[in-house]
Amino acid sequence: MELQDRLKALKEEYRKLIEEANDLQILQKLKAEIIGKKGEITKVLKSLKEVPPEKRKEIGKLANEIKEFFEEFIKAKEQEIKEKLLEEELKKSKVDITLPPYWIQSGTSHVVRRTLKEITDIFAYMGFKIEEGPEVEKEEYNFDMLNIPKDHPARDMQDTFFINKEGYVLRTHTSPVQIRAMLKRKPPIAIVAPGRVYRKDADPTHSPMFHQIEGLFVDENATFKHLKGILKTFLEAVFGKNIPIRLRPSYFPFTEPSVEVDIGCTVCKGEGCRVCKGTGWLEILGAGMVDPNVFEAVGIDSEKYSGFAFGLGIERITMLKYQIPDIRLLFTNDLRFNTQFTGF
Ligand code: 2NL
Repeated sequence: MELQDRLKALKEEYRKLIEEANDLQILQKLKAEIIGKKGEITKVLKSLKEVPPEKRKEIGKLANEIKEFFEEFIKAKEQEIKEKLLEEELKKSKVDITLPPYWIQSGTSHVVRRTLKEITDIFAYMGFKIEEGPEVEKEEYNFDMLNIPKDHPARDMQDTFFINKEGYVLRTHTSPVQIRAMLKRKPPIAIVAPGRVYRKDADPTHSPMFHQIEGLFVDENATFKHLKGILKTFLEAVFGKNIPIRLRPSYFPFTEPSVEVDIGCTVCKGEGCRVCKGTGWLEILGAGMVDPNVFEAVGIDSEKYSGFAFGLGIERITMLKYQIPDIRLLFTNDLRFNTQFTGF
């Protein structure tokens, strides 16, 4: 066969083979066979010197054209195969958007913490600074300096959690935080102390751990009128502008005089119901003017300074706000209960 015809036949044969190739290894093999170092076309180009001179140019030209053709053709084919493989890979790993999603349960703050924050924010808005302290507290700060004597029933084993460290208790109120504040700095003082407190108590309205916020204001000429103004502003912010407020005389060891503050029952509007036990009033907080004995204990001159303080239970406010019948619902951590306040 003429060399030219052989070249043309080779071209046709390999064009077909390459056309049909559907994987990269086969393509590489065919490439080597046709234009590789020992490939058919290469062999022809290498043996051109044996071709008669008058035909050399023509054959050389044809062989080079075929070589260039295959270089291009193989490159295109390689691209085509790669694209097809990618396509198949993508098809296999395709995301099925019809699958139902899985729900990531995200956490939220507990309703007690929300109420605590709401109340703290109101006092912060009025200029009170937030003060915190330890839950394991010196008996001295929790009781003695608050004018609660050694024989006071609140100090009984029955009511207080003692720990195996002499002179320390789980704080029964956040008052020791304010004692620490008064020991630390000079008046004027305007602080609120929110946090966990502990008492040996467990029934539908008492939990051994609960939350309190207490407030303390100390300055020259602080009066009972100022206390009333602060409490009125606070109660109206929580329960609305038209909430009825009543003060009753009371007793706390650390305040003199002392009062208990009631609001008109939010459930029956004062008519009398189960929640207010027929009285039309709900007890919300305790307050009073700081007892001079407390000032003396922390080294504040009670002749120069006066002050008022107040305290309230967060769980009680939360239960009234949402009409929760049993305090234990707040600490069972049943999601069917917890999620009712946030929706998730
Ligand atoms: C209540 C009543 C009250 C205070 C807390 C207080 C703190 C200092 C000095 C004087 Cl350092 N008083 N705190 C005063 C009156 C009442 O709490 O029923 N809490 C749930």
